[in-house]
Amino acid sequence: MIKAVIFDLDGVIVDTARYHFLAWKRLADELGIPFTEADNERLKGVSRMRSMEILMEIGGITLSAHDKEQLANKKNTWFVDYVERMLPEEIYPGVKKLIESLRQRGVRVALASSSKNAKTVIQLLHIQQLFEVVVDGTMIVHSKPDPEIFLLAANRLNIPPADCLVVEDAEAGVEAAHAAGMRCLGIGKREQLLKAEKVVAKTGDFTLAMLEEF
Ligand code: B16
Ligand code: MG
Repeated sequence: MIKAVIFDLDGVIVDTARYHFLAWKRLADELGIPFTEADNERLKGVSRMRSMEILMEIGGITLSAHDKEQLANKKNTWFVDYVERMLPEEIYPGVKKLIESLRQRGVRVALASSSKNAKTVIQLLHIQQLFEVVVDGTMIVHSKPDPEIFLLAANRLNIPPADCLVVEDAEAGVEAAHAAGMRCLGIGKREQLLKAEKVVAKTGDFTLAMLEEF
């Protein structure tokens, strides 16, 4: 029985995954690194510094710790710029209704994002009150695919991991859910989320009836 649903943020609640891509692409262009949307799949769900390292791997370059930090900060400034122009209407269709109906049914709901900007994003969207628990990149040491963020969410909800369902758009997030002993609903394309128990194209396609399938 699923007693709690833990939602990822970027790419699940709102398309901030697009803004992460645009900001990394801008940095890649500046560094002369070819960087495609397919490459970007590797960056989804992982921390900012890990993303920077993956970008360096793709470009075959090495940088000092100082330069790495500066460039990752630059990417973040661009990301925050895009995000600050976001409107509350950008929340994915059906998401608010879905969360409200889960809660009406007595299912507990949390948000677990690797992003250090998660609080800003949910404030801009005016959706803080939708979640009983919010955990983000500022509260953890190890980012997805490590299970830390999901275990923290379950702990704050006081629900055993085995009774939690994670909703994720990133491969690293699916791995983190499984490492936490949780089941996972993937959002997006099956070929990018091979390990998820079930995949739907959009978060709004997730129905309460599907809870029985987990
Ligand atoms: P920041 P999520 C993740 O958020 C993003 O998917 C990932 O692309 C990003 O690198 C990470 O947050 C860190 O974000 O640079 O804002 O701290 O998908 O776990 O909600
Ligand atoms: Mg995500």
